[in-house]
Amino acid sequence: MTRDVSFEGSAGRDATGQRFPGAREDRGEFAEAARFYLQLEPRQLPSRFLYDALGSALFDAICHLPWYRITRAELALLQRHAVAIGQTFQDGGRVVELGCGSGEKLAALLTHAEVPGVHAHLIDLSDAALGRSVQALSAIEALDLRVTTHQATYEDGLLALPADDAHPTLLAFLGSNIGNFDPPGASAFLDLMRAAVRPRDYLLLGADLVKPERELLLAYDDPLGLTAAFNKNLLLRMNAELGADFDLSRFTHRAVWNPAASRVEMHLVSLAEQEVGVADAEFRFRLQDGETIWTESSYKYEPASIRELVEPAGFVQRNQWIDEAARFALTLFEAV
Ligand code: AVJ
Repeated sequence: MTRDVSFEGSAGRDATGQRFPGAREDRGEFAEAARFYLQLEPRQLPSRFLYDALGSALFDAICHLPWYRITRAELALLQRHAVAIGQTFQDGGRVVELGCGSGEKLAALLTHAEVPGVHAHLIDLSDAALGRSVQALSAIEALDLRVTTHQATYEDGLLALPADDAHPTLLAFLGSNIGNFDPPGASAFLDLMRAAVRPRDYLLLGADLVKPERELLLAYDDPLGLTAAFNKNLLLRMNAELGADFDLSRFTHRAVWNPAASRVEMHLVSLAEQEVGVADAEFRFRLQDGETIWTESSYKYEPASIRELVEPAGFVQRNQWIDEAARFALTLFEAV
Protein backbone atom coordinates (compact mmCIF):
# COMPACT_ATOMS: atom_id res chain seq x y z
CA MET A 1 0.00 0.00 0.00
CA THR A 2 1.22 3.49 -0.75
CA ARG A 3 -0.03 6.64 0.89
CA ASP A 4 0.12 10.30 -0.12
CA VAL A 5 -1.32 13.11 1.89
CA SER A 6 -2.63 16.49 0.90
CA PHE A 7 -4.05 19.28 3.02
CA GLU A 8 -6.60 21.85 2.03
CA GLY A 9 -7.73 24.59 4.38
CA SER A 10 -11.34 25.54 5.06
CA ALA A 11 -11.11 28.22 7.75
CA GLY A 12 -13.88 30.75 8.02
CA ARG A 13 -16.28 29.03 5.63
CA ASP A 14 -19.51 27.19 6.22
CA ALA A 15 -20.51 23.82 4.79
CA THR A 16 -21.18 25.32 1.38
CA GLY A 17 -17.95 27.28 1.30
CA GLN A 18 -19.66 30.62 1.95
CA ARG A 19 -18.32 33.09 4.47
CA PHE A 20 -20.72 34.01 7.25
CA PRO A 21 -22.31 37.46 7.23
CA GLY A 22 -20.17 39.64 9.48
CA ALA A 23 -17.35 37.10 9.48
CA ARG A 24 -14.00 38.27 10.77
CA GLU A 25 -10.68 36.78 9.78
CA ASP A 26 -9.24 36.89 13.29
CA ARG A 27 -11.98 34.73 14.81
CA GLY A 28 -11.87 31.02 14.13
CA GLU A 29 -14.43 29.22 12.03
CA PHE A 30 -16.11 27.65 15.06
CA ALA A 31 -16.42 31.03 16.83
CA GLU A 32 -17.86 32.61 13.68
CA ALA A 33 -20.39 29.82 13.26
CA ALA A 34 -21.42 29.90 16.96
CA ARG A 35 -21.92 33.65 16.80
CA PHE A 36 -24.00 33.44 13.63
CA TYR A 37 -26.13 30.34 14.27
CA LEU A 38 -26.79 30.88 18.00
CA GLN A 39 -28.40 34.21 17.17
CA LEU A 40 -30.77 32.79 14.55
CA GLU A 41 -34.41 32.12 15.36
CA PRO A 42 -34.66 29.28 16.37
CA ARG A 43 -31.14 29.12 17.82
CA GLN A 44 -29.00 26.44 16.22
CA LEU A 45 -25.49 25.12 15.65
CA PRO A 46 -24.19 23.24 12.57
CA SER A 47 -23.97 19.52 13.29
CA ARG A 48 -20.45 19.16 11.89
CA PHE A 49 -19.12 20.71 15.12
CA LEU A 50 -20.29 17.62 17.03
CA TYR A 51 -17.18 15.77 15.83
CA ASP A 52 -14.20 16.79 17.94
CA ALA A 53 -12.10 13.92 19.36
CA LEU A 54 -14.60 13.13 22.14
CA GLY A 55 -17.62 13.65 19.88
CA SER A 56 -16.18 11.28 17.26
CA ALA A 57 -15.49 8.66 19.95
CA LEU A 58 -19.06 9.02 21.23
CA PHE A 59 -20.42 8.66 17.71
CA ASP A 60 -18.36 5.49 17.21
CA ALA A 61 -19.85 4.15 20.46
CA ILE A 62 -23.38 5.07 19.27
CA CYS A 63 -22.79 2.87 16.21
CA HIS A 64 -22.52 -0.11 18.57
CA LEU A 65 -25.86 0.59 20.29
CA PRO A 66 -28.61 -1.95 19.57
CA TRP A 67 -31.00 0.94 18.85
CA TYR A 68 -28.74 2.64 16.27
CA ARG A 69 -28.73 0.24 13.33
CA ILE A 70 -27.43 2.37 10.44
CA THR A 71 -23.79 1.33 10.61
CA ARG A 72 -24.35 -2.41 10.99
CA ALA A 73 -27.06 -2.51 8.33
CA GLU A 74 -24.89 -0.63 5.85
CA LEU A 75 -21.83 -2.77 6.54
CA ALA A 76 -23.85 -5.94 5.90
CA LEU A 77 -25.24 -4.54 2.61
CA LEU A 78 -21.75 -3.50 1.48
CA GLN A 79 -20.39 -6.97 2.16
CA ARG A 80 -23.31 -8.77 0.55
CA HIS A 81 -23.25 -6.67 -2.63
CA ALA A 82 -19.53 -5.90 -2.83
CA VAL A 83 -18.99 -7.83 -6.05
CA ALA A 84 -21.78 -5.96 -7.87
CA ILE A 85 -20.55 -2.64 -6.48
CA GLY A 86 -16.96 -3.55 -7.40
CA GLN A 87 -17.91 -3.63 -11.10
CA THR A 88 -18.00 0.16 -10.97
CA PHE A 89 -14.29 0.54 -10.20
CA GLN A 90 -12.82 -2.47 -12.00
CA ASP A 91 -9.62 -2.12 -14.00
CA GLY A 92 -7.64 -0.11 -11.48
CA GLY A 93 -10.33 2.48 -10.82
CA ARG A 94 -10.72 4.92 -7.98
CA VAL A 95 -12.99 4.88 -4.96
CA VAL A 96 -13.51 8.28 -3.35
CA GLU A 97 -15.10 8.25 0.09
CA LEU A 98 -16.49 11.42 1.63
CA GLY A 99 -16.39 11.27 5.44
CA CYS A 100 -14.57 7.97 5.87
CA GLY A 101 -14.92 7.75 9.67
CA SER A 102 -13.05 4.67 10.88
CA GLY A 103 -12.56 3.33 7.34
CA GLU A 104 -14.28 0.10 8.32
CA LYS A 105 -16.94 0.30 5.60
CA LEU A 106 -14.55 0.99 2.75
CA ALA A 107 -12.27 -1.78 4.01
CA ALA A 108 -15.21 -4.22 4.03
CA LEU A 109 -16.27 -3.19 0.53
CA LEU A 110 -12.77 -3.52 -0.93
CA THR A 111 -12.09 -6.80 0.86
CA HIS A 112 -15.25 -8.41 -0.49
CA ALA A 113 -15.11 -6.81 -3.96
CA GLU A 114 -11.63 -8.25 -4.58
CA VAL A 115 -10.77 -5.69 -7.26
CA PRO A 116 -6.97 -5.24 -7.46
CA GLY A 117 -5.07 -2.00 -7.98
CA VAL A 118 -7.71 0.38 -6.60
CA HIS A 119 -6.75 3.95 -5.75
CA ALA A 120 -8.74 5.02 -2.69
CA HIS A 121 -9.17 8.72 -1.95
CA LEU A 122 -10.34 9.51 1.59
CA ILE A 123 -11.82 12.91 2.32
CA ASP A 124 -12.47 13.83 5.95
CA LEU A 125 -12.10 16.86 8.21
CA SER A 126 -10.67 14.75 11.00
CA ASP A 127 -7.02 13.80 10.90
CA ALA A 128 -7.74 11.06 13.46
CA ALA A 129 -10.42 9.55 11.21
CA LEU A 130 -8.04 9.60 8.23
CA GLY A 131 -5.35 7.92 10.32
CA ARG A 132 -7.72 5.17 11.45
CA SER A 133 -8.97 4.64 7.90
CA VAL A 134 -5.45 4.31 6.55
CA GLN A 135 -4.85 1.78 9.31
CA ALA A 136 -8.01 -0.16 8.42
CA LEU A 137 -7.10 -0.21 4.71
CA SER A 138 -3.49 -1.21 5.35
CA ALA A 139 -4.82 -4.48 6.76
CA ILE A 140 -5.87 -5.43 3.21
CA GLU A 141 -2.56 -6.47 1.76
CA ALA A 142 -3.53 -8.65 -1.16
CA LEU A 143 -5.06 -5.96 -3.34
CA ASP A 144 -2.16 -3.61 -4.13
CA LEU A 145 -4.12 -0.67 -2.83
CA ARG A 146 -3.07 2.95 -3.11
CA VAL A 147 -4.49 5.41 -0.58
CA THR A 148 -4.55 9.21 -0.73
CA THR A 149 -5.95 11.20 2.18
CA HIS A 150 -7.39 14.70 1.93
CA GLN A 151 -7.88 16.48 5.22
CA ALA A 152 -10.57 18.87 4.02
CA THR A 153 -14.26 19.67 3.93
CA TYR A 154 -16.23 17.52 1.47
CA GLU A 155 -16.36 20.47 -0.90
CA ASP A 156 -12.67 21.29 -0.83
CA GLY A 157 -11.78 17.61 -1.04
CA LEU A 158 -13.95 17.13 -4.13
CA LEU A 159 -12.50 20.22 -5.78
CA ALA A 160 -8.97 18.98 -5.09
CA LEU A 161 -9.61 15.57 -6.65
CA PRO A 162 -7.25 15.20 -9.62
CA ALA A 163 -8.98 14.70 -12.96
CA ASP A 164 -8.59 11.12 -14.12
CA ASP A 165 -9.61 10.30 -17.67
CA ALA A 166 -8.21 6.81 -17.71
CA HIS A 167 -9.98 5.16 -14.79
CA PRO A 168 -13.59 4.76 -13.61
CA THR A 169 -14.53 6.42 -10.31
CA LEU A 170 -16.96 5.37 -7.60
CA LEU A 171 -17.89 8.19 -5.25
CA ALA A 172 -19.14 6.82 -1.93
CA PHE A 173 -21.23 8.91 0.46
CA LEU A 174 -22.28 6.50 3.17
CA GLY A 175 -23.74 6.30 6.67
CA SER A 176 -26.76 8.47 5.82
CA ASN A 177 -24.51 11.50 6.11
CA ILE A 178 -26.66 12.97 3.31
CA GLY A 179 -29.39 13.15 5.98
CA ASN A 180 -27.66 16.06 7.70
CA PHE A 181 -28.43 18.31 4.70
CA ASP A 182 -31.85 19.90 4.30
CA PRO A 183 -33.38 19.16 0.85
CA PRO A 184 -31.98 22.27 -0.91
CA GLY A 185 -28.60 21.63 0.71
CA ALA A 186 -28.67 17.99 -0.36
CA SER A 187 -29.48 18.97 -3.95
CA ALA A 188 -26.67 21.53 -4.01
CA PHE A 189 -24.29 18.95 -2.61
CA LEU A 190 -25.35 16.36 -5.18
CA ASP A 191 -24.64 18.94 -7.91
CA LEU A 192 -21.17 19.35 -6.43
CA MET A 193 -20.59 15.59 -6.40
CA ARG A 194 -21.83 15.30 -9.98
CA ALA A 195 -19.42 18.07 -11.05
CA ALA A 196 -16.52 16.10 -9.54
CA VAL A 197 -17.09 13.02 -11.72
CA ARG A 198 -17.63 12.25 -15.40
CA PRO A 199 -20.40 10.41 -17.26
CA ARG A 200 -20.20 6.65 -16.56
CA ASP A 201 -18.69 7.20 -13.13
CA TYR A 202 -20.80 6.07 -10.17
CA LEU A 203 -22.24 7.34 -6.89
CA LEU A 204 -22.98 4.98 -3.99
CA LEU A 205 -25.31 6.59 -1.47
CA GLY A 206 -26.26 5.17 1.94
CA ALA A 207 -29.51 6.61 3.28
CA ASP A 208 -31.66 5.77 6.28
CA LEU A 209 -35.37 5.15 5.63
CA VAL A 210 -38.51 6.34 7.39
CA LYS A 211 -39.53 3.85 10.08
CA PRO A 212 -41.86 3.85 13.08
CA GLU A 213 -41.41 6.88 15.34
CA ARG A 214 -40.72 4.68 18.37
CA GLU A 215 -37.67 3.18 16.60
CA LEU A 216 -36.42 6.56 15.44
CA LEU A 217 -36.63 8.06 18.92
CA LEU A 218 -34.78 5.10 20.48
CA ALA A 219 -32.02 5.54 17.88
CA TYR A 220 -31.62 9.26 18.67
CA ASP A 221 -32.42 9.25 22.40
CA ASP A 222 -30.98 5.96 23.54
CA PRO A 223 -31.58 4.49 27.01
CA LEU A 224 -27.82 4.43 27.73
CA GLY A 225 -27.59 8.19 27.25
CA LEU A 226 -24.77 8.09 24.69
CA THR A 227 -26.62 10.30 22.22
CA ALA A 228 -27.39 12.78 25.00
CA ALA A 229 -23.67 12.88 25.82
CA PHE A 230 -22.80 13.24 22.12
CA ASN A 231 -25.14 16.24 21.89
CA LYS A 232 -24.14 17.91 25.18
CA ASN A 233 -20.47 17.52 24.27
CA LEU A 234 -21.06 20.42 21.89
CA LEU A 235 -21.56 22.67 24.94
CA LEU A 236 -18.44 21.24 26.58
CA ARG A 237 -16.53 21.91 23.37
CA MET A 238 -17.70 25.55 23.24
CA ASN A 239 -16.63 26.02 26.84
CA ALA A 240 -13.18 24.56 26.13
CA GLU A 241 -12.53 26.09 22.71
CA LEU A 242 -14.52 29.33 22.68
CA GLY A 243 -14.36 30.42 26.31
CA ALA A 244 -18.12 29.87 26.67
CA ASP A 245 -19.78 29.38 30.06
CA PHE A 246 -22.53 26.84 29.39
CA ASP A 247 -23.64 25.07 32.60
CA LEU A 248 -24.16 21.51 31.29
CA SER A 249 -26.45 20.60 34.18
CA ARG A 250 -28.92 23.22 32.94
CA PHE A 251 -29.43 21.57 29.54
CA THR A 252 -31.04 18.34 28.48
CA HIS A 253 -30.98 16.35 25.26
CA ARG A 254 -34.17 16.00 23.21
CA ALA A 255 -34.85 14.07 20.00
CA VAL A 256 -37.96 14.93 18.00
CA TRP A 257 -39.44 13.21 14.94
CA ASN A 258 -40.75 15.89 12.59
CA PRO A 259 -42.97 13.94 10.17
CA ALA A 260 -43.85 16.94 7.99
CA ALA A 261 -40.15 17.49 7.22
CA SER A 262 -39.30 13.75 7.44
CA ARG A 263 -36.44 14.35 9.85
CA VAL A 264 -35.29 13.55 13.36
CA GLU A 265 -34.11 16.71 15.11
CA MET A 266 -31.69 16.85 18.02
CA HIS A 267 -32.02 19.75 20.40
CA LEU A 268 -30.38 20.98 23.59
CA VAL A 269 -33.16 22.24 25.82
CA SER A 270 -32.52 24.93 28.40
CA LEU A 271 -33.83 23.80 31.81
CA ALA A 272 -33.98 27.35 33.18
CA GLU A 273 -34.05 30.95 32.11
CA GLN A 274 -30.35 31.69 31.86
CA GLU A 275 -27.68 33.89 30.31
CA VAL A 276 -24.75 32.40 28.46
CA GLY A 277 -21.58 34.05 27.18
CA VAL A 278 -19.31 32.92 24.34
CA ALA A 279 -16.22 35.00 25.05
CA ASP A 280 -14.17 34.26 21.92
CA ALA A 281 -17.18 34.98 19.70
CA GLU A 282 -17.78 38.22 21.65
CA PHE A 283 -21.44 37.79 22.42
CA ARG A 284 -23.90 36.89 25.20
CA PHE A 285 -27.49 35.73 24.93
CA ARG A 286 -30.47 34.84 27.13
CA LEU A 287 -32.25 31.52 26.90
CA GLN A 288 -35.84 31.12 28.10
CA ASP A 289 -36.79 28.13 30.24
CA GLY A 290 -37.56 25.39 27.67
CA GLU A 291 -35.93 27.23 24.75
CA THR A 292 -33.88 24.96 22.53
CA ILE A 293 -30.69 25.02 20.54
CA TRP A 294 -31.20 22.88 17.43
CA THR A 295 -28.00 20.92 16.81
CA GLU A 296 -28.77 18.35 14.11
CA SER A 297 -31.27 17.15 11.53
CA SER A 298 -31.23 13.57 10.26
CA TYR A 299 -33.52 13.35 7.26
CA LYS A 300 -35.17 9.99 6.60
CA TYR A 301 -36.19 8.83 3.12
CA GLU A 302 -38.51 6.53 1.22
CA PRO A 303 -36.81 4.22 -1.31
CA ALA A 304 -38.34 6.20 -4.20
CA SER A 305 -37.57 9.60 -2.66
CA ILE A 306 -33.85 8.83 -2.81
CA ARG A 307 -34.08 8.48 -6.57
CA GLU A 308 -36.14 11.66 -6.83
CA LEU A 309 -33.54 13.54 -4.82
CA VAL A 310 -30.49 12.29 -6.71
CA GLU A 311 -31.46 11.93 -10.38
CA PRO A 312 -32.04 15.66 -11.07
CA ALA A 313 -28.33 16.24 -10.32
CA GLY A 314 -27.41 14.20 -13.40
CA PHE A 315 -27.42 10.59 -12.26
CA VAL A 316 -29.61 7.58 -13.07
CA GLN A 317 -30.37 4.88 -10.55
CA ARG A 318 -28.81 1.52 -11.43
CA ASN A 319 -29.50 -0.51 -8.31
CA GLN A 320 -30.96 -0.25 -4.83
CA TRP A 321 -30.41 -2.69 -1.97
CA ILE A 322 -32.59 -2.42 1.12
CA ASP A 323 -32.23 -3.89 4.59
CA GLU A 324 -35.92 -4.27 5.41
CA ALA A 325 -35.45 -5.00 9.12
CA ALA A 326 -33.32 -1.91 9.80
CA ARG A 327 -35.02 0.13 7.05
CA PHE A 328 -31.80 1.28 5.40
CA ALA A 329 -31.01 1.69 1.68
CA LEU A 330 -27.82 1.56 -0.33
CA THR A 331 -28.45 3.03 -3.80
CA LEU A 332 -26.09 2.96 -6.78
CA PHE A 333 -26.30 5.71 -9.40
CA GLU A 334 -24.47 6.22 -12.69
CA ALA A 335 -23.50 9.71 -13.79
CA VAL A 336 -25.01 10.71 -17.14
C1 AVJ B 1 -23.45 10.40 11.15
C2 AVJ B 1 -24.97 12.13 10.60
C3 AVJ B 1 -25.43 9.90 9.92
O1 AVJ B 1 -27.63 11.50 11.71
O2 AVJ B 1 -27.70 9.39 12.22
C4 AVJ B 1 -26.07 9.75 15.37
C5 AVJ B 1 -25.18 11.27 13.46
N1 AVJ B 1 -26.62 11.82 15.42
N2 AVJ B 1 -26.84 9.95 16.44
C6 AVJ B 1 -27.10 10.46 12.07
C7 AVJ B 1 -25.95 10.95 14.71
C8 AVJ B 1 -27.16 11.21 16.48
C9 AVJ B 1 -25.58 10.43 12.28
N3 AVJ B 1 -24.87 10.74 11.01
